[in-house]
Amino acid sequence: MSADVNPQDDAYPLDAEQVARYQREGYLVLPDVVADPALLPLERTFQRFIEGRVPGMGRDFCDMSGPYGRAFEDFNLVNAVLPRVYDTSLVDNVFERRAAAIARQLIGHDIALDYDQFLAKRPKRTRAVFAWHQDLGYWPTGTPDTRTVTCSLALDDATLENGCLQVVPGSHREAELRSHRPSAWSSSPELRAEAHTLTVELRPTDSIVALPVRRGSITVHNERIVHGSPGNTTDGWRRTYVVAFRSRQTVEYERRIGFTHSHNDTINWKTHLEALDAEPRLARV
Ligand SMILES: O=C(O)CCC(=O)C(=O)O
Repeated sequence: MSADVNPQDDAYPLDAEQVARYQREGYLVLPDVVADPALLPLERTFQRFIEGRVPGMGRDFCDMSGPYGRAFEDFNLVNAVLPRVYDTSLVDNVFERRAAAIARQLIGHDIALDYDQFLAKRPKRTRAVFAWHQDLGYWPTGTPDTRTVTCSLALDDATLENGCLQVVPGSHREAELRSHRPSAWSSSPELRAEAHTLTVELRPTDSIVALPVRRGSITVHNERIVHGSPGNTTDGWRRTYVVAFRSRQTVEYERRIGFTHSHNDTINWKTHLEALDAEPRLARV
């Protein structure tokens, strides 16, 4: 599903200080990346997915805060992965183009869109927690070039109260990726057959920074930064549209080994999950 990025005039110039901060801290907050009314058609498409109105997604439509197989009403953190695969009208939309322009300034010009994702925290769901993780922990090990820019567009103002993204600044510069484990609800030998979510331990020295953003603004994060988000205690939704860019070679390499980011895939590549590292085995992602 890799898509070449269309280098059009959707510029969002970053200054040298922002680029340096991304390298140093592993994240950025950028205001007004997609303003209304351009957000409205994206939001309509988002709603079709998040309300469960797109058929045939299998496990690409799930709850990121719990096991597969939950009734839809019980989803806390509604997750639609690869929406542009299921609805190609999303391909090359204004957010993709502007996020690509940002990504080129951060990791270079030869990039492709790797995956997209819609996330929505239901109101008053304190369990709508996105467990602490590093994105690379979810992806195949052995990929030579891991450079990634992940841009998350707020469709609602994101606040501490509705569960905005939180990061551990600088954690992307640690020499080793932290150990990722399946979350508590997935303790059977089947591991990720039951749930997609992995998690890392926070360390006493970790300082956590919350990233509140206004509707239309984005957060940008590095593939190795430790991040997660708490539950939603408010009466409103927290909705986020994620797109991630990697080098074209990396996207092509990972597709060749069968990794597409779909939860419907069967894992037959080496993962970072310690228990699977010794011998890749068949299980759903
Ligand atoms: O926005 C969130 O709550 C978490 C999203 C996330 O972990 C990611 O996009 O990698």
